[in-house]
Amino acid sequence: MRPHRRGSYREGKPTSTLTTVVNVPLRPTESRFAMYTTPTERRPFPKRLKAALVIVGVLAGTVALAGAAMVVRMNHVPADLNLGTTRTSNAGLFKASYRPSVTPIPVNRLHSWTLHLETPRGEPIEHALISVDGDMPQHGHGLPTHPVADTYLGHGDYLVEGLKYQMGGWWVMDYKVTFQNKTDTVRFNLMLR
Ligand SMILES: [Cu+2]
Repeated sequence: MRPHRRGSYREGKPTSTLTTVVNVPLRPTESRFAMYTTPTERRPFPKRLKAALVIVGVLAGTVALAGAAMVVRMNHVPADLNLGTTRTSNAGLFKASYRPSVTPIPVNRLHSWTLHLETPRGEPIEHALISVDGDMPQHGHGLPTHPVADTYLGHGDYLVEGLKYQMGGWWVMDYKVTFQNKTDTVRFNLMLR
């Protein structure tokens, strides 16, 4: 868009550069539109319309940039992704590890995990309350199922049932664990093929 120069516009007198653009001889492909060009359309753009066009342009640019940023973010897998099956919880209250019932972790197949929880000193965490959530950060969707982890197997082991990943790629599994009146979360990253 051409920047508007102050003082270059005078009411009724076509002095702006836009007039020059309109008066450029039409190329053959444009000639069929020539009949719609009436003298009134050759006047320079009113100031308000110009300002409105500038605002629309800036808004469109902002939207385009935001969209591009979203595409970059959604296609971005962190290079230092920790794919470990043993992780310390976010606040350091416990250590968690898991063992899938099927290896490698399958796509489009219902299976279960055994989740093991222990204190930082290695004592099993018994009868914790656990909620499960799975997500694909790049795609903005979760699991097709609602897995549960409400079966305690003993020795700090819990059965996670109803896990199903509907596609390969980067998944995150979040476990929210409440025990001894404390709550902490742990995240596992999976890269499924
Ligand atoms: Cu996905």
